[in-house]
Amino acid sequence: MTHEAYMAEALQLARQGLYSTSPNPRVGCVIVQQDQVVGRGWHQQAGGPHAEVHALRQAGEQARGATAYVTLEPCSHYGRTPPCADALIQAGVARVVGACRDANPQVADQGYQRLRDAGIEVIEGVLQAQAEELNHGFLKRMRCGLPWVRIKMASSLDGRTAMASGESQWITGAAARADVQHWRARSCAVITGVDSVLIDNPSMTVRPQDSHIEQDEHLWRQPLRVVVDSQQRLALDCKLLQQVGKVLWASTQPAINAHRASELGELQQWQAPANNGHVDLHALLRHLAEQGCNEVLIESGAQLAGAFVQAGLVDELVLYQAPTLLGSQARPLLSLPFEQMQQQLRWQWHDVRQIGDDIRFILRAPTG
Ligand code: AOF
Ligand code: ZN
Repeated sequence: MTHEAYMAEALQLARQGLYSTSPNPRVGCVIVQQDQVVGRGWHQQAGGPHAEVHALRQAGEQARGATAYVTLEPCSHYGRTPPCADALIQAGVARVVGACRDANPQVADQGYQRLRDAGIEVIEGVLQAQAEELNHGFLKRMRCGLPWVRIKMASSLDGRTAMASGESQWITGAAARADVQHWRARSCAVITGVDSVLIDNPSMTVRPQDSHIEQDEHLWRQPLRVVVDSQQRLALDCKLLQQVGKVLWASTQPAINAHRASELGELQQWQAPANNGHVDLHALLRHLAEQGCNEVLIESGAQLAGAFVQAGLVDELVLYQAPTLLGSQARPLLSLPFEQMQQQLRWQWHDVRQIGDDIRFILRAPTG
């Protein structure tokens, strides 16, 4: 088997951590001795052993002289766990094949260097693009102090998301709505605007039973739900606050007093810097990155989603389009007050497929 084939297996293992490793990256490791896989591991949860440690435990003595395939540069620092580079050295591994570098400044390059210094052969960059894709949130947070930002939208064929009254159930079908649950589940935070909460009264939680997400129960974690509410109009009896899981209430106003706050359970309040009277969205994203958010999902109305896009803060659009016409009175996808052709924002196709009766488009932000 080739390096690519073993690395593909390590990536497949890493993907098992899609919904559970944050704030850590998703990482997989395969240990190969004389063309036999003798150890497999993946990182499950922050605080738990890294992928390499699981794989080395399984390989035992057979790790001596073996090749380790790792989807991320092995760590070289003492975090919640000791350095994987040291564990690989101690196990007597002869060669390490890596997919992508760790952008964590505590690790960057030092993991590979440590291995080379110990006389281990290191081959880098095998299936690098796939490995970076799996951790684009973690890598962006490490490089820029911002999470990967994805907007999910559902529209009609004519680009409408709701009737003028706000009525929107349902435009897309059950399969597309179940697919949305996957994006929520892999996100560290789901952001919405207060208007969506007041109109739709959503719970914004992940419902694994609705979405066929396979995940060990002990690894389940709900994303942080974030409400952008500059003027504190949130109704405290909304469904969002009745569900288990944390809610962050971002407003430009001072936190409400402790007496009322005590009614609010897991609600955290955050007073955001203001930008023209609104929550500064860049500051909000920085704040979320500081809390360890790698990927965030925006599920909001046209105003807030448009503001994120206009501020150049969005990396990816996930758009479900249903084969139905809602007419010109209905609400548009994004509120973008453009007047000239030169203002247009042209995105790049990333993936297009049919989900049930709807089409799902994934687009990436224009680069440069
Ligand atoms: C690896 N293998 O499986 C993971 C790595 O706090 P800790 O000890 O869990 O360390 C977290 C950091 O370690 C994380 O920010 C990233 O740089 C690296 N994650 N490294 O070699 C793994 N999960
Ligand atoms: Zn490690």
